[in-house]
Amino acid sequence: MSVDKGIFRRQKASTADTYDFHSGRPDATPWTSERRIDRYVPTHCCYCGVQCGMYLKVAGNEVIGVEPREDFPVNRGMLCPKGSTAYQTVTHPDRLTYPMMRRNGKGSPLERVSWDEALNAIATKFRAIQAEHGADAVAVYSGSSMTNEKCYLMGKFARVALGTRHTDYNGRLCMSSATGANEHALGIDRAANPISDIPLADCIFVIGSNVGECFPIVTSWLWRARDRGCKLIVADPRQTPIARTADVFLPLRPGTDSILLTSMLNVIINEGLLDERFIEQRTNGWEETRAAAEQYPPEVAAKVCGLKPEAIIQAARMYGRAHAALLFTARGLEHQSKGVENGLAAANLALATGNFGRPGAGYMTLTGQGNGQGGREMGQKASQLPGERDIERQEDREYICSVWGIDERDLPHSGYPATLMIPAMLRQEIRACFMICSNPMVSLPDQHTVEQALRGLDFFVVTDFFLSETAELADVVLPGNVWAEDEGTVTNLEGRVIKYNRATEPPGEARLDWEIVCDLAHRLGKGQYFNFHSPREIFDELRLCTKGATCDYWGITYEKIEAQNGVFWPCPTEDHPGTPRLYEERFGFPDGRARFNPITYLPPAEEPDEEYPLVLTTGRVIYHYLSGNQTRRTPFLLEQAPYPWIEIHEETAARLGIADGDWVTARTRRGEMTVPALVVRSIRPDTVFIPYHYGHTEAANILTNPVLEPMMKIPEYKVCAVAIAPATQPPDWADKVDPDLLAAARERRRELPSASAKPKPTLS
Ligand SMILES: Nc1nc2c(c(=O)[nH]1)N[C@H]1C(S)=C(S)[C@@H](COP(=O)(O)OP(=O)(O)OC[C@H]3O[C@@H](n4cnc5c(=O)[nH]c(N)nc54)[C@H](O)[C@@H]3O)O[C@H]1N2
Ligand SMILES: Nc1nc2c(c(=O)[nH]1)N[C@H]1C(S)=C(S)[C@@H](COP(=O)(O)OP(=O)(O)OC[C@H]3O[C@@H](n4cnc5c(=O)[nH]c(N)nc54)[C@H](O)[C@@H]3O)O[C@H]1N2
Ligand code: SF4
Ligand SMILES: [Mo]
Repeated sequence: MSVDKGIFRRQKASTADTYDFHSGRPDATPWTSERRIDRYVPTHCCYCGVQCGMYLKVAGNEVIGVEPREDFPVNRGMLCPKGSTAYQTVTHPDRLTYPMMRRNGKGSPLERVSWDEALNAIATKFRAIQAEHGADAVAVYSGSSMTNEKCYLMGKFARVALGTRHTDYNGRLCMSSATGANEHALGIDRAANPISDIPLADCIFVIGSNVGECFPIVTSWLWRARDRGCKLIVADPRQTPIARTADVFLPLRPGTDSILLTSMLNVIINEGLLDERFIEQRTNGWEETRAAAEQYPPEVAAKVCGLKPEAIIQAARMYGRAHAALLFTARGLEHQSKGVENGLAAANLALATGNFGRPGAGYMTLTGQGNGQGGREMGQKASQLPGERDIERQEDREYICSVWGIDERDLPHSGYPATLMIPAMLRQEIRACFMICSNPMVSLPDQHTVEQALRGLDFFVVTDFFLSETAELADVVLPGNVWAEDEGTVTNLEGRVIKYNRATEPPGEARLDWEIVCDLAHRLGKGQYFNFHSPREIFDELRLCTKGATCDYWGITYEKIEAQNGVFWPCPTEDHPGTPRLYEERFGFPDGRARFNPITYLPPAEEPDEEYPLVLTTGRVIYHYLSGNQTRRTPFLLEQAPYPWIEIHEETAARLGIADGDWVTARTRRGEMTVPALVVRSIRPDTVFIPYHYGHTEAANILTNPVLEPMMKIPEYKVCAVAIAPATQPPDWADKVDPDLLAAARERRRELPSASAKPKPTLS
């Protein structure tokens, strides 16, 4: 086991006490202090799944700055704009510092209350609702920006403290298609390769990910591969920053991923580029998949995808001829009602060409949230127990109950996924909700319906550190902690388990999330199951829960994480080094063989028609994170992207009489919103894009289609039919925004390669 002492050397050798990233700012904000740094706390970024290593700079008890860590092998001294400003949320003046409650019921204001009053009220109310309407009338809705310890605790809290079957989390909106595909094709729900495999590939195919804006530090790994001559194929309806540099760019119509991938397989079959030996020795089900792929020659797929057949052939040859190819997918392909099938089609391609289990060869979904990987293993999901165990499997139930010390008959069965909680709330089947680490008033599709559901709850509790759009609707708001105030583990997009370290204390009366939850469990009369005194104790219990499971954390300890700079699961024993690359010998099924899955292309749920003639797709920009509740409070990030916009191709804009910067109203079957136009050449003329990081009347999810993928229940955020027209009046938020700031931000946005790029004419 190699011990990396970098962390400690770096801490001692630092001469950077007076250096500050933001000292160039003219205004002396509390974050640009020249104060002496007392401590450098090694930790990781709280935002995306890359989990870059950083030091928090602490003066006294206050986090006043950040430095990237050179010793963490994933980011090696780099941070993106979100990472380098994340520390500013810690001491932000908007932090919630005391509990609040609507003392006189719905309609009364949120008032400051004591912890005792708030927690006792919650316990009393939950118990009363459960007594009248049954245990399942209370739901838990949690999130994957939390540590493994907290994600684990939420599942246990739901099942043991509340005894409800309804517990789920925001990963449902994020990772669930990928999970479905991974479990069906490969048997393990984790990236096949460590990031360090990227420079070992000679072809990389990115489908449905804006890597440059969403995983900025991964881009540097792509450059390293490119420097060694690696080919790059990108499929995205928008010419994103990495697409601009691709050898083959496939600007496909949204919602057509599976036919594109299956057609590439068709070419690979017909040109003799299969890895027959791999197929024979390591997979099942090839013949059906081959037969299905015969249905989709490039000429057929090209029409559906809105591409040229030659482009599909070129991409297939490039991928098929590579010695080691990596295939990356993300939400572009997964946020669809056919998301699982799309993922299976991607896995088929990688399996047919033998791209697994070797350096630089693999298939991975780019996991989104900071703990998007760990969060989907810890038992906060509707049908899951810790260690990705199945809540309907007797053996799994008995094992977890033996660890928890409860009778198996008292363990609830599976409940509703997050997206089905909304209709259950409307039906008044779910009447109360304990929410932590989610902001569905920005993130769920069809916002008008979501608002109706949440407002209709008898009792709604939200734990957050900033008053989110969702917390605004709560009956009780509990002030929790930010990542820098607690310790605990997180599993990054590679499957590497790392650790956050505590740099400071929560402000005012705010408390640690896990303490709040354990305290509430005590008040619900279940304290004996929640006698935790530290995250370490929670971690030790969750390790035991995962012992022998696919995602085995049993051999991972806080010390080992520190010594090795992270440990990849599975790690079955304390002397096991962890498993960076999966599938070297076996896939995750009992027979060790992967599964092909035949694909029949089906279109998205809503196709353009006369009334709604364009396709709307939604997603991210580099400056904001998810619902924006953190990044919209960060001055630099807000300044760069203060409001949403609609990206429209210049031909489409000209046809509709829309000029750059004009207010445009977008209308779908769910609702309408007005945003300024960003006229570009980098999007398909039949498609428009709106970033989704904003709330209230700025929320793109007013428009999106709540239709779900049938197996995993993820919404189709990436495709719906839309009509756009010049607005008759600006939106209600227009005059809140400084026009100079708007203009400046638009200019900056236009300068980004993705906004100004002209798609390569031969391929569009
Ligand atoms: N800056 C930033 N980074 C983030 C996040 C953030 O909010 N902001 N969030 C993190 C999280 S939780 C996640 S899940 C990831 C998401 O990371 P990504 O999936 O990379 O991001 P998205 O913007 O959701 O979508 C990616 C791309 O899909 C394209 N797309 C749209 N429709 C289709 C389609 O039908 N097919 C294909 N092939 N592509 C399509 C869009 O044009 C977009 O460029 O990012 C993580 N990193
Ligand atoms: N239209 C459209 N909608 C989408 C998407 C899209 O591409 N298009 N993407 C979807 C995806 S991939 C995702 S992941 C979801 C995300 O959707 P959400 O989960 O709703 O978004 P977040 O902003 O992460 O919400 C987390 C909330 O919890 C708080 N929080 C963060 N960390 C902690 C913590 O440790 N403790 C506590 N107590 N609170 C915390 C934050 O302040 C924030 O208010 O959005 C989905 N929605
Ligand atoms: S790439 Fe992701 S983890 Fe790294 S600094 Fe940016 S947001 Fe944070
Ligand atoms: Mo996500």
